[in-house]
Amino acid sequence: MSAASASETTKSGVQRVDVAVVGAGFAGLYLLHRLRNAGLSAVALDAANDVGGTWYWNRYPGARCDIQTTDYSYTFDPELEKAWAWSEKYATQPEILRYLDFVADRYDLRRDIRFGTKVTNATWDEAAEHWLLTTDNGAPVSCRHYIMATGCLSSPKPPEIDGVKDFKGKVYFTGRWPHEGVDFTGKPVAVIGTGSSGIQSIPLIAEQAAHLTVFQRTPNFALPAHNGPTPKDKAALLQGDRSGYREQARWSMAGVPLPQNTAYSWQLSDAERRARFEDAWATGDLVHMLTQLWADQGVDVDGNALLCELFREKIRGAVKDPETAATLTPHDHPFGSKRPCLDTNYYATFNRPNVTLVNLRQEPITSITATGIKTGKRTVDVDAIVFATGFDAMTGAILAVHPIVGRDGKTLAEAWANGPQTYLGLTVSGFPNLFMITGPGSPSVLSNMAVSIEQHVDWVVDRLIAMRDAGFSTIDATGAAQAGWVRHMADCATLTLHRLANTWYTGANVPGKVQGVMPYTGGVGPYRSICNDVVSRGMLGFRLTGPNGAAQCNDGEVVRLQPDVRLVLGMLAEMNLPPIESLGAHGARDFVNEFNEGRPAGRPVGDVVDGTLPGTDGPLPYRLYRPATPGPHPIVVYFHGGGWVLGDEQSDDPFCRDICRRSGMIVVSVGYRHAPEHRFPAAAEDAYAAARWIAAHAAELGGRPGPVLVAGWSAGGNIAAVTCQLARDRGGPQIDGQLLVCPVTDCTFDRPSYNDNATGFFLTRSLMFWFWDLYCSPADRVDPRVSPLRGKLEGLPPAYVVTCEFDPLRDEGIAYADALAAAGVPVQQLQAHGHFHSSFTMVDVVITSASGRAKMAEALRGFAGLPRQAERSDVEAWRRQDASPQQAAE
Ligand code: NA7
Repeated sequence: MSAASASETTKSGVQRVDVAVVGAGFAGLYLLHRLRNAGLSAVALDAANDVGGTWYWNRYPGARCDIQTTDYSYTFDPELEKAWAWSEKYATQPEILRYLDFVADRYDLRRDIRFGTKVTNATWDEAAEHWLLTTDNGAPVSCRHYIMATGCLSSPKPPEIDGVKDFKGKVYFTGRWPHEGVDFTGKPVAVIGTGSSGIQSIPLIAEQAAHLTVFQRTPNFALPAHNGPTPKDKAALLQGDRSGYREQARWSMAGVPLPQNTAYSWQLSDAERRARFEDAWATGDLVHMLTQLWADQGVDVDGNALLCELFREKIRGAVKDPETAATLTPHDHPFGSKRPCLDTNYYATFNRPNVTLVNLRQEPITSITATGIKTGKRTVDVDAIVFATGFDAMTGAILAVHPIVGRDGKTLAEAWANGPQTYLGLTVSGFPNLFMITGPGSPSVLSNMAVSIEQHVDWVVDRLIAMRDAGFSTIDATGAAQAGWVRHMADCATLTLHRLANTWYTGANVPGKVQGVMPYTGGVGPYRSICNDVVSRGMLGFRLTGPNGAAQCNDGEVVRLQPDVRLVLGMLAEMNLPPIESLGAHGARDFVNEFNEGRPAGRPVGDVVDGTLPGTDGPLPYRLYRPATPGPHPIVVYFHGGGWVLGDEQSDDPFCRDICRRSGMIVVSVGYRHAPEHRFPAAAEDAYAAARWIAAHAAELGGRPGPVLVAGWSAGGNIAAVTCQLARDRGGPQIDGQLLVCPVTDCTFDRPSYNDNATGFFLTRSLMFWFWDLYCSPADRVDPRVSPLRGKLEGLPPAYVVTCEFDPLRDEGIAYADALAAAGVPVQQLQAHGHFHSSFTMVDVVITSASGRAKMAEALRGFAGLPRQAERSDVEAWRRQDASPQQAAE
């Protein structure tokens, strides 16, 4: 430990420190501790009169944490962990405040905190390389670094209801509760708002009040906390291996060590799903309920809807009056997309004779009068109104407190005019030496805050130490790095269902606020690894400067892959697999089979039929997927991937099921012959023969007679393209459209994508060379039956060509699409950014590819002359399946 340099006061009365921190809650306290140990002088400024942050202000009845307290604790000092024991599974606000008090005392932190002090202005001084802060209480502060430890839910939202100031009774805000407490005994009381604060306080207020009227705008999902002592299994886990437990939390998705769920909803029976739900209900743990039921619950509207319905049953079971139960039952958002709550007796409270629920969706508040609250249908006279109406979350505390003026006089409010833009949720380009702890763009509120706060504080303080050691005095994110992060955030947002709900996560709870998913949705562990990557790649995306012109800038975007592609590639890299081509054809086939056995099973379709059809040289197996809808359906003849060497009619099973379900068509996946046993042109000729036979037997197969469509992935895309050329030249069958996904189209290997993506993205350049060598002699390679780009392209069926950014085959796919277009063939292209060769066939693994597969299905429907489906956006899908009878009538 090194001694901290002391803060000093200049002659002009300015307090000079290395680092100024705003906030003395969980984040601010740990920051002070770490900064001091790093030998940096620091001051924390807080408007409150003591430590605690959020827990200082939120003193309403029933206020508790809703992450289990053993997880919601500091972990940086094992001695601290030994010195403190929580009394309950979910500690009350007073106990949490006592804990923070204990921490402040233990590390003697108060001497560096200025309480009762708000920052009124913060301006970056470019020449001095300092931030200058003015305050409403005492000396201004000059600091090299300025850190916002302001919390995500600390700026209460104004009531937004006319007439509050006319009300003659008492007004309380849950986020600014009187320290002396409030006695509601014998009084008529109103609570407005049914988020966590409302749901925690309503049962206790109801016990005191003469009558409680709850004004609810949006019903929420609330799970019983089953509070009590720390559960034995959790305590045992922690005691068995405390540091291992903490480390697992740091690398988990939500900051709580729970396993990744691998069972998908459609693999479980109704009884199994119900059993898992009941188990989660009995566990009384939000993170468990949010992550442990089935793998698709948080990423797929169908998987989520199953959970919602089980939840609604519980509400109906708990609330006696059916109308009240219906009003309390959420129908407008997927479970987890809005912050669900933990409760104690919440639903049962509405069975009390002294509690009334008012549905603001049916009778909005028109005004607050001197005596109470008026809606379109009633007047409720009360002595007290409790506003549990929430916060201007994530950005509110940072923006509203004071103007922050960065380089060139630009304020943070201006920089964020279109919503918060950050690099890593930690920094903002143009605001040097400014850091945010758990800012927008970091996992923050979607995680166990204690874990995320420690990670941020450690990352920031470690950077300050490294800068000092290297002689740098400023750090600023580059515009390119920040833009890359904004894009990565958007990519991540498509992974989850948060975008489908109007919530404080998206800014929708504050009138006029720019909307977008503000927290990072890619998970705590992946986020931690990205922050580490930034450092190991030479402070990627940061410009560092120091005295005498010292400068360093390693510009770039830290994540260019889709988030789930990054995870898949990371897992594959960890497996340290030998190159597939080193396994020999048989070994490689075994590997592919084994690999496929471990993937999520494809989703149910109406019917799956296996059969054989005549190829050019003997029977070929096929697998037919029929939609559950009444036929006859158009037919898609599908060719699997595998470099003409690997795979079979079942190897792209999840993808075929997905095409079938989304397009509403029969998919016939053909098992064509493979190299090296059957070299060129066996695969192409089999494919053509299969297409001809299937077209001729469409009715027998239960399909719509007439033209067929063809589709294929990778080498399958190659033979699909070739089949179209052969069908044109050999008098049929008639093919009305071709879907080519990452197709091989040419034998030239010098296009940039072959070099840019030669290794590291699963399909490697050397694997492609091996495939080519096994399938085709060099002399044959220019034949259009294997290099369709070299064939005649006029008169081919319309095409939908999909290419992936990180695929060696990207450029030849684009070249084929461009050449088709030049030859007058109608072509649509999907150039998928951040994806790799297998993205679209790894159904339910690479979730971010789902929208691309929806577009492919739409293209197929267009080729077949089927009416275009109103694009099944997730939002529409959600609304359709989940419309409550009440909403449906609206
Ligand atoms: P929340 O979760 O934002 O809840 C606020 C509640 O107040 C919510 O039900 C709102 O309805 C309702 N609200 C907000 N404004 C109004 C107006 N103008 N009229 C009627 N109702 C309104 O805040 P909490 O303090 O409960 O919890 C914040 C977080 O703290 C929580 O998620 C945990 O992370 C801990 P809406 O849903 O917007 O329709």
